[in-house]
Amino acid sequence: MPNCKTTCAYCGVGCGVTVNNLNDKGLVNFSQRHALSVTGDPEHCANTGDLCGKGLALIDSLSMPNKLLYPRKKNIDADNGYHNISWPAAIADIASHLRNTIAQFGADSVAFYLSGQLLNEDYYVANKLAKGFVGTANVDTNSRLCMSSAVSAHMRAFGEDVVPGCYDDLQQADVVVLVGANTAWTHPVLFKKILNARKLRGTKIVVIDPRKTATAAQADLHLPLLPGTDLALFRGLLSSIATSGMNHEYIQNHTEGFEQALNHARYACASLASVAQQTGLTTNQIAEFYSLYQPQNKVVTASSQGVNQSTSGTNTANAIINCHLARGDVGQVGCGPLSLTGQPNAMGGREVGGLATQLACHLGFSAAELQLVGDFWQTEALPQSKGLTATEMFSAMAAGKIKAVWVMGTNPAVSMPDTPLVKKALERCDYVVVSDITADTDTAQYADVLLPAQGWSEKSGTVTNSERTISRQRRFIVPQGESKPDWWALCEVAKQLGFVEAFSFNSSAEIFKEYARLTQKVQQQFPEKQLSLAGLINLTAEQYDTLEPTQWPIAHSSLMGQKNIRLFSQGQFATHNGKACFIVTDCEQQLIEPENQPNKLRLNSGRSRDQWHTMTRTGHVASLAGSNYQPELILDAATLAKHDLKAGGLVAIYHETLLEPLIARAVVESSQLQDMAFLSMHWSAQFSKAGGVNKVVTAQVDPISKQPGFKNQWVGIKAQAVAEQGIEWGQTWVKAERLCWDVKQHISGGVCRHIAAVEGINAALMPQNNSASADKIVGRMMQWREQDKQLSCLITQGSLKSLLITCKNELQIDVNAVQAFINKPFNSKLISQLYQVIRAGNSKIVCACTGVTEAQIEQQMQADFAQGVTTASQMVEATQQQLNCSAVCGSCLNQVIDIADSVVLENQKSKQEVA
Ligand SMILES: Nc1nc2c(c(=O)[nH]1)N[C@H]1C(S)=C(S)[C@@H](COP(=O)(O)OP(=O)(O)OC[C@H]3O[C@@H](n4cnc5c(=O)[nH]c(N)nc54)[C@H](O)[C@@H]3O)O[C@H]1N2
Ligand SMILES: Nc1nc2c(c(=O)[nH]1)N[C@H]1C(S)=C(S)[C@@H](COP(=O)(O)OP(=O)(O)OC[C@H]3O[C@@H](n4cnc5c(=O)[nH]c(N)nc54)[C@H](O)[C@@H]3O)O[C@H]1N2
Ligand code: SF4
Ligand SMILES: [Mo]
Repeated sequence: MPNCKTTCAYCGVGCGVTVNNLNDKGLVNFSQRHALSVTGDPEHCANTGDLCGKGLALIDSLSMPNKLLYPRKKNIDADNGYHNISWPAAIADIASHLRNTIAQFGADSVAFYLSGQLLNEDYYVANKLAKGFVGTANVDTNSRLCMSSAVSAHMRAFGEDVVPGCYDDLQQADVVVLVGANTAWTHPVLFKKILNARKLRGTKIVVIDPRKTATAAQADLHLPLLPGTDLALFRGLLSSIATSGMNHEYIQNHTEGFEQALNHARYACASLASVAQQTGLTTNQIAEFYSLYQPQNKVVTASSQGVNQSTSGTNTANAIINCHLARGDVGQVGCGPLSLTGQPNAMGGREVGGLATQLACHLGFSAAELQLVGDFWQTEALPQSKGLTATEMFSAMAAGKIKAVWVMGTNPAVSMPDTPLVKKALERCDYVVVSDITADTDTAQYADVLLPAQGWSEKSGTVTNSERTISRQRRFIVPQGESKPDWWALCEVAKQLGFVEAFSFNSSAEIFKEYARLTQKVQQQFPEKQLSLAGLINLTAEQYDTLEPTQWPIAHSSLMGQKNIRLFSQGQFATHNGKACFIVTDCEQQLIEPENQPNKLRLNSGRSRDQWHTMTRTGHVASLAGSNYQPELILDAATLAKHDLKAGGLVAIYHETLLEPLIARAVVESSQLQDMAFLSMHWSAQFSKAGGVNKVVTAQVDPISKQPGFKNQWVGIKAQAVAEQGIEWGQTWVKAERLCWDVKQHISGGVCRHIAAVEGINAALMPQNNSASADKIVGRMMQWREQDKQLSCLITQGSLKSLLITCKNELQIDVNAVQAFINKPFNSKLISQLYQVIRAGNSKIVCACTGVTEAQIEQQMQADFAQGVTTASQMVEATQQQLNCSAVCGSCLNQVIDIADSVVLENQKSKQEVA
């Protein structure tokens, strides 16, 4: 059976995926998707055959509940507020609105907000249209929220936004330091490489994170520093390296600014005690950490959002780079700073010019750079300076200055800080175009025109991963409905605006080659620049189709397929004089700490293992929803007690500027430092009535990169009183208006709702009778109490249509088992089976790859223990063999180890008691 090699749609690791069981054409209809399977591509340099749970569930993710199939236009009279229109009508509508807006208010009144979900070809065309022909620099991307501090740091230190190292360094290092990165969950295939290195060569793993994450739990050294204090830790490290382990010769010949950076670091962090005082770590912990950077050790310092999403993100990233420059190991095997990129194509967006602060192809806005791009594109419309960054763009929109916006492949009404302001901005904006693959996003609700984009499996082009490898995403499903590539929609609008010659592309291959040609021109004029795809400018259509994963720079076509390329290894950088710059990491912004506010705590946010961002692509996959099915506020026991909260109770989280609080369930974990809490970033109004975390996160940004400091927000919390809580299965029966908590979970065979109300849920039941009512609730109601629970059933023609179970506290029920009763004959057998399920309680899914639950693992381990398997590591191994859990992608391994430890402990205790 033919297969298709493509690239995973999720994180920046950029794993190669093989889609199996295709037909001879390598292209099947959507209805045939169930026959497909995915495996890791053993030949892809990023993953050599490995995939994580999200990658393995890619085929399931294609069954979207509300895929956008046709262009839609807002129509207040229509049922869902929209009516379908043709593509020509949509293109004409967009072009005429843009033309009028530009004529009336100028090009700067138009903005584009793009995304790392886009392909290089989409991104290139969007940037060319916005900056090159509309003439607005107000084109930014969600990478502003993600990578811009790393971008700024690379530019300041190296002269260009370049990641010098590659994944192979993680496997060659003696020490891997993960700073603000929960890699076991967010870049699982990389974490597997790191664990493998530990196994093969004893690599030490250090994790720097205020939380004891799944990653930290597996580290050799975990430094739970206070949030936002990484800068102090790495300033101190620079002083330490300067005393024992700096590379004088390298500093002298290949860098500048060392003395100033060191003097400042010494001034700001005079001693270990000073670092300890600032970070909350002990001097022993710090000394142990610093000792790992001795010259004989090969060290990689990898960082992600704990560094970038901070109001001192750029300085922190530079403080890390300073340390590696002092060691002289940038670009050396197994060494150096390694910024981990988030999205599948955040890197590509940075390359083509998706950020408002860059022009194109790593160029800025100097006269020479503008001239080069203007000549290449044959345009005189280029804006003369950089444009508004994401938070600035939405503020300007709220102030009425941006009159038209095209949002493409991102969901700012959820993912931007201060979402109440973002929503106000979208509401105020005269004309909003949203290109997405689904209409079920918080942002799509504001669209005047909604465009159906081709999603992963339908679209075709290239992406660039964290280590600069360009890979193909290939089409293997016939696009559904009238969905079109994003680049196509942009080109059609551009042509309608009169830019026919510049946008007459017939394929993504043509766009790619134009982009490659631009990189070549840039390199010819600015030879110090590293980004070059010159070797790809003459690709034939077939060569583009069969392009192997290739790491840039690609100066010559013979380099196609190259991997493990390190840059700057000769100490020659992309600056005017070839020297790298040490940066004085000053001008930090201190968070304003609220005074005397005992009910305040610091809110941190980030990712769950099995969800992707705003859940549009993973929320509907039952196997992924099980491990994290409700918004949870994770805090430690002392903080819980201090705020008078109950574990398992609902909590209202609020910020002064906000009218409506955010609601989450309190979960106690020792992983948290005191007075801090963590909430996943994934929730939106589509899945949780109370909305997502950015409702209470203000738009404080790093002064250099303008990246929001999402991870460190002061909030207030208090218990949310509710009279009743419950779960509803089957037909929707409970009115949403009466509920303060209404969370949707996709389960096998349907959807259930986790709900709660201040005044009782049963009062919120919709009216029902034996004839069709306005709410279409038809059937006979039966209600009874069973111990502490109230059961309400809606029965239609003898079958159970809807089931509601309520209780005072949180219900613990296996929701999938209950779902099996929906639409089944309602009789005494069903009731007794239902009782059994209720009595059995619930157990969380631990392993998303296999669906194995905590209870199953525990049961297996207890049985193994009885058979003489008595150590935790033996138990884990036995469990992996018997249940296959944690043996597929491995990202739940630490949870399986935790269960083994507790089973061992429990058995030891009971043995002691017997003795
Ligand atoms: N499962 C999953 N994986 C993903 C994604 C996803 O949505 N789901 N998204 C992808 C994207 S776009 C991105 S950007 C990456 C992000 O990948 P990561 O950065 O690894 O993920 P986060 O959970 O955002 O944050 C990482 C850690 O930073 C810690 N942190 C918070 N404040 C501080 C601090 O002051 N100092 C330090 N040292 N640490 C701090 C948090 O506690 C958190 O554990 O993940 C990618 N991979
Ligand atoms: N509080 C807090 N907020 C955060 C973060 C955090 O850690 N904490 N992390 C930030 C980071 S690092 C990131 S990257 C952002 C992510 O935030 P977003 O970019 O808003 O998240 P996504 O859900 O990936 O949004 C992508 C949208 O594009 C759609 N889509 C998917 N494929 C395509 C396509 O091919 N074409 C088109 N046109 N649309 C498509 C999806 O359905 C979805 O609606 O969130 C940021 N926000
Ligand atoms: S690590 Fe997982 S999510 Fe990231 S690219 Fe690989 S398979 Fe996809
Ligand atoms: Mo990201």
